[in-house]
Amino acid sequence: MAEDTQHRASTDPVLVIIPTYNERENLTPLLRRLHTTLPDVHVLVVDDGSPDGTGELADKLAATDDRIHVLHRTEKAGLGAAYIAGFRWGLERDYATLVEMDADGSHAPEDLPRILDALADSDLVIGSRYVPGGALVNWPKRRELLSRGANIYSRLALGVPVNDMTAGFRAYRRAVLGKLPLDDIASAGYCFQIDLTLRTAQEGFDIVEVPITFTEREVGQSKMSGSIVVEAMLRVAQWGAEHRAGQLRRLLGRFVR
Ligand SMILES: Nc1nc2c(ncn2[C@@H]2O[C@H](COP(=O)(O)OP(=O)(O)OP(=O)(O)O)[C@@H](O)[C@H]2O)c(=O)[nH]1
Ligand SMILES: [Mg+2]
Repeated sequence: MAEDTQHRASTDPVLVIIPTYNERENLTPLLRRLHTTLPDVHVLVVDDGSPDGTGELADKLAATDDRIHVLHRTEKAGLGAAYIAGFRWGLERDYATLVEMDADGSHAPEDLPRILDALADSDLVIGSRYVPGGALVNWPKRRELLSRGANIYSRLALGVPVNDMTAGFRAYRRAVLGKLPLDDIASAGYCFQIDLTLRTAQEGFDIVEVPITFTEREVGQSKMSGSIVVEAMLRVAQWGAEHRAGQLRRLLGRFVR
């Protein structure tokens, strides 16, 4: 674990950041499940002006529950930008742990206590589909192959020993996010998750994966698109080339010296 950080205590304040775009039907049951599992955690819904009224619903829920907060953004600007705004909001307050979680029910709140427990000995805990004990429920084979392929490609290109780099259910200690240059992170789609994993590893922070069960959304529409896949492939190829060039420079440096 990095030296400037301390172990997480079970009483440390936790903020669960949930980006939403058209998740009206999913939000209420998800928050109910979350607070049944972990009554003390705070939630920040980051809504990008969902036309279906998710933002208004979140406001209604927040009005009667001090644990629920809402950040409204004017237009759909991608998962990455929503999380960056959410991280900033959390870092301006005294949350010790910042959690990422999808609104569509794919991430089970019941898995979160194990994720938070693992943060006692690490700096970033990734809820992983691709470690022993991890599972996929009802995910179309096509999506699974895309996800597994993206993870193998990323691991080989970047040399980061993480099996599920695109995972979006994770807990960061605030020291990690405080250190990363949030202004420089431009990744919009799920390559945002790869980007943050790579930067966290490069800063020398400890990353641990714990198995989760990932369940295909039952309600609402996926925002996955071809442009999100292309963005990830191009960016990972670029980071991979930089990573290999750095290795080569270090190797040549040894001979030149
Ligand atoms: N605020 C905000 N949230 C978004 C945006 N795009 C996706 N989300 C949310 O991010 C989470 C993940 O999006 P999903 O559509 O489930 O994408 P996915 O999980 O990669 O794809 P599926 O596996 O098909 O569900 C959900 O809570 C979405 O509502 C966005 O542009 N802005
Ligand atoms: Mg989803």
